[in-house]
Amino acid sequence: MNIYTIPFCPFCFRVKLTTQIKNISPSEVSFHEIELKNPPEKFHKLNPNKTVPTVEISSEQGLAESLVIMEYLDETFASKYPIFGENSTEKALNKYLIERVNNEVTGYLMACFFSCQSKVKFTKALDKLHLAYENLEKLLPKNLVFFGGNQLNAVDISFAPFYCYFFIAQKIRNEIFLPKKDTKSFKYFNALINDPHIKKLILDNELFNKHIEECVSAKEEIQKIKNSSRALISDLHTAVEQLNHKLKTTYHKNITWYLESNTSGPYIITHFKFSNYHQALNAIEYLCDLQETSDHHTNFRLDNFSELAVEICTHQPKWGVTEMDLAFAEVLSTHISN
Ligand SMILES: N[C@@H](CCC(=O)N[C@@H](CS)C(=O)NCC(=O)O)C(=O)O
Repeated sequence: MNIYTIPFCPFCFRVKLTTQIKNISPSEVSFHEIELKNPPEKFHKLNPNKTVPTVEISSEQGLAESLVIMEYLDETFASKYPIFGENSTEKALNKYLIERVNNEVTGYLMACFFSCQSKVKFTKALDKLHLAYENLEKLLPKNLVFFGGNQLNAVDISFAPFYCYFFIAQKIRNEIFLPKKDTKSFKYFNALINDPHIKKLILDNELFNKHIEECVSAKEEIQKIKNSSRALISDLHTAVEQLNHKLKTTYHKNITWYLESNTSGPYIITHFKFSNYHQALNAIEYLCDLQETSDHHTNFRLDNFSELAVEICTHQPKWGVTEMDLAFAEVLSTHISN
């Protein structure tokens, strides 16, 4: 049996873990890592939705959806350790638990993971993280290591890859907290990261760790704003000209910043124009988020519901325009289109 996957995909890890835990050999099931942007020709036929994992059932027929594939493998290799359970009740209850863990636990963990690049969203996700642990505490069985007892079952397998994402992320972003040490959830998480299959397949993979680190570390452009100098720029005309030139030639953006001043001193200003109110609000949302994430704040004004004026300058210790202001203007301009 051939299964198409990509590296680091949590849904593919579910299927790979299934074959390991059921002890299915590579001669029985072989995995083929593909590039989603440039998949083999027959992949389109097998799965018109072009998602992985996908099983090649025949040259014309594919089977997608990780949970469906896990069940298919469990039944095809029924003589090996049954991950969904021994009878119809166990199987149904485990599928029910997979749904509940997915909705009541995994969602909250992944919200933290995916919002790492936005301070506003990350703060909201962290506020709800305790719900994941409270829910998991209620769902976990008493006095057992895993949902599957002493061995991983389908519930553990479907959750574990997402926990691995979260586990590496919380090692890097220390705002992400774990459950209290004396809880079942804490013990469960420890058991997952120490499981030899999970270690071998996911956590010991240096490339996986590097991938997660890249996902959750502050983006280069945000670092650039934060690390820019706060010293006032003396030749502002040239600096603003250079910024506008870069926006046009490097980023192909039709955005011009102007140098103006008021009684306190100089500032730079541009006007973003939108065709509707919805676009304008999205731009404001991005601007506010960029301010919080980069810890650098600007003035802005929404005129006529379709034009956003943004003024950037530094007030402390002296009024003026700094490298940090220009770096902020550059990032803002590359994300908001006129
Ligand atoms: N519900 C699917 C989700 C699979 C999925 O979203 N896989 C991602 C890779 S992590 C994918 O194929 N993305 C390609 C795309 O959406 O175009 C499952 O459980 O298998």
